[in-house]
This record gives sequence, C-alpha cells and structure tokens, in this order.
Amino acid sequence: HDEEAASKAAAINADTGAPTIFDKIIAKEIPSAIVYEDDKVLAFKDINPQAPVHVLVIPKFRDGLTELGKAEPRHEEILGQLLYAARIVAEKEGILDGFRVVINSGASACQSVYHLHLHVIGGRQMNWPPG
Ligand code: IU
Repeated sequence: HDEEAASKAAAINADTGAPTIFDKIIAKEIPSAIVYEDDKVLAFKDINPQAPVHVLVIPKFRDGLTELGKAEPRHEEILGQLLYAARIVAEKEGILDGFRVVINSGASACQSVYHLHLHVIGGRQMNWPPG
C-alpha cells in the first residue's frame, strides 16, 4: 500500500512551465501513434489507455498554455480548435455515438503533463461520476 501511495503521489506534479515530453512528440523526436494532425493541433494515442479508445489532443504551440486554468483571451481560438479536433478524432475512431472529453487542470485534478491536452476517451460504457 505504501508503494501504491508513493507512485500515486509521484504522479501528481506541479506546473513548472518547463518543456514537456509532448514537445518531443510534436517534434517527432519521440514516436507516437498519430490519429490526426494539422498545422495547429496534434492528436495521438495515449501510451496508458484508460479505454479502448484514448487519444490526446494537444496544441502544437503551447504559448504559455500549460494548463486550462492558465488560459487567457488570446487562447480562445486554439481552445476551439482543440475541441473541434476532439470531435474529428471521435469520428475517425468510430465513437461519435458516445465519447468523453476530459481536461485535467492542475495537481488537484491529477494533471501530470503540463502542456494542455484533451483526453478523448470511449469505446466502452463510460461511468459517472468520474473518480
Ligand atoms: P494528465 O491529464 O496530465 O494526467 O494526462 C497525461 C497523459 O499523458 C496520461 O494519460 C499519460 O498516459 C499520457 N502520456 C503519454 O501518452 N505519453 C507520454 O509519454 C507520457 C504521458 I510521460
């Protein structure tokens, strides 16, 4: 139990503003299974999927957008593009009939990578409330 608690605690990070592994995924220095890409947005399969479909949608240029809680008016356009990209991903993955989009913002929400990302999750019955 101590080990489990320790690994859970280790997963709860704070935002330092530092570059993240997602920058390397965007630069294709680290391979990922890309589901959708355009000039602003990249969507790729989560390495630790929580459902049959689990795709992350991220902005290619972070511009201070480490977490949703730090969004500013200049981010409105990219926020809309990310949400629409989530819909494109859901269609490509064949889950348009039912899917969930989640953004964890900040340590209390268990955000672990401080580069804004939307989780697109589906392919099974989702439950509510979330944990
Ligand atoms: P979170 O909302 O910050 O907790 O989500 C981060 C997600 O990034 C999480 O689901 C990880 O499995 C996922 N991920 C990844 O897909 N590839 C990586 O190299 C790393 C994390 I680090």
